[in-house]
Amino acid sequence: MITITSSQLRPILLSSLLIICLTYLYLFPLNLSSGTTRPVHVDNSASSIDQVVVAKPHPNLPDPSLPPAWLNTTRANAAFVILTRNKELDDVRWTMRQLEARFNSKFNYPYVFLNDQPFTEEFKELTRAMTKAQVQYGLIPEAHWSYPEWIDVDKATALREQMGREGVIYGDNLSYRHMCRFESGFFFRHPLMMQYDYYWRVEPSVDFYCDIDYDPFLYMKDNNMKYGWTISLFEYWQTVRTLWPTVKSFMSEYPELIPENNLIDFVTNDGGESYNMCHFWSNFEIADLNWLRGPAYLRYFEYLDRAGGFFYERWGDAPVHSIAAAIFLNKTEVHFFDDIGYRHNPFMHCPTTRELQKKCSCNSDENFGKLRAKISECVCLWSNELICGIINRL
Ligand SMILES: Nc1nc2c(ncn2[C@@H]2O[C@H](COP(=O)(O)OP(=O)(O)OP(=O)(O)O)[C@@H](O)[C@H]2O)c(=O)[nH]1
Ligand SMILES: *[C@@H]1O[C@H](CO)[C@@H](O)[C@H](O)[C@H]1NC(C)=O
Ligand SMILES: *[C@@H]1O[C@H](CO)[C@@H](O)[C@H](O)[C@H]1NC(C)=O
Ligand SMILES: *[C@@H]1O[C@H](CO)[C@@H](O)[C@H](O)[C@H]1NC(C)=O
Ligand SMILES: [Mg+2]
Repeated sequence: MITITSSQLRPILLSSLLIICLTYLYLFPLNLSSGTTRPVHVDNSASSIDQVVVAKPHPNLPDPSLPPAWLNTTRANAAFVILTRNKELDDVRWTMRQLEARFNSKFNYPYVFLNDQPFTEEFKELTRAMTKAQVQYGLIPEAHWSYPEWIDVDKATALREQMGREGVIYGDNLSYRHMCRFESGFFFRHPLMMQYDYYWRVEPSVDFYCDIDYDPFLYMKDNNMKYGWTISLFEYWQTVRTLWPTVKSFMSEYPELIPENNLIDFVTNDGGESYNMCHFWSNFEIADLNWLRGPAYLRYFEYLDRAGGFFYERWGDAPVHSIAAAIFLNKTEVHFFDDIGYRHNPFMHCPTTRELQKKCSCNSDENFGKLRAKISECVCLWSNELICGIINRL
């Protein structure tokens, strides 16, 4: 007969407890990263004792027992907007093919093409053939694609040539500057865009890798969001030397336009002293046109335009939109579309959670955010908090 003394009892009890725990974990694994559990939203407004935990499913992982979202005939008042040239026809068709396959053959949102030159019949016929949705073609008014009268053209030319000699990318390129100014201040008030409330900006030759089985426009609308993005990175500082000083004087002249709890820490690491070069990459955007057409943004654009940096420097629409989102909007109004696998050469955003990956054909090891985080580059991730700026600062 085996007798167990009281000193032997303790290790036996501990081992039994360990075995029970391991069995439990084996049967019910803690699924921390993603797997089958859905992201959980903790409502912090409730007291810590009766904290309400509401499971909030990811919009692109809808309950499979419900009918698919596109069968609901409610649509947002929205359109794709593509600024492009006739010679980019093949690249446009390449991108439309993916957009239609992944999303729009189900949802049928219209397209608006804009150009500073008239579109050719060939361009129209061959883009129209890519979709069942309505397609419109617009010419950009001269005033939206030329020097405003307060610009000193000789000074602009000299500074542009100098930037070219310094080797700045697109440094000596005038059409690029018209493009950046147009995307900063005019596309949203083109006559063809006036009828819409939301836009999705698309560029020729970008890729879309994932099935989008819900309506991102309605998602923005239903959640009162105003700006959505997929990739964020650093701007070349040579192109925006005086942008932040200009924004600072704008903010001090119009304090009433700047809300308290804004996202300014996305674009500054020193409480507003300087710009950290972070921006949302604006070749992809899903955003609210009425926000851009509203008084705050228009005042802001006008102020920047008067300062001349679109021509004397090379201010990009990406930092211009991003700084606007940061100073005018709060965290709940800016959305990271982590589920939209997207590539604009040379960077890609690819979803990294397993369930989202199943809808995609990209390699999530090449996800931009993941690669950048490793080398402490500028990256913005959206987890519980907006983690932004320079990763090693945090
Ligand atoms: N109509 C028209 N569209 C332009 C012009 N320049 C650029 N675009 C469009 O504006 C968008 C941005 O131009 P891109 O040349 O792609 O500039 P980028 O994305 O900063 O740089 P890349 O790395 O070259 O793609 C694209 O949709 C272009 O098709 C132009 O002179 N006329
Ligand atoms: C259809 O979508 C709209 C907008 O999101 C929503 O308000 C409505 O409840 C949906 N209808 C059905 C039947 O689910
Ligand atoms: C100027 O920029 C445009 C993009 O806006 C680009 O397509 C074109 O090749 C550039 N031109 C030069 C001379 O670099
Ligand atoms: C963000 O701004 C919106 C619109 O002004 C407001 O309704 C909302 O309460 C704000 N949210 C936070 C967390 O400040
Ligand atoms: Mg591009």
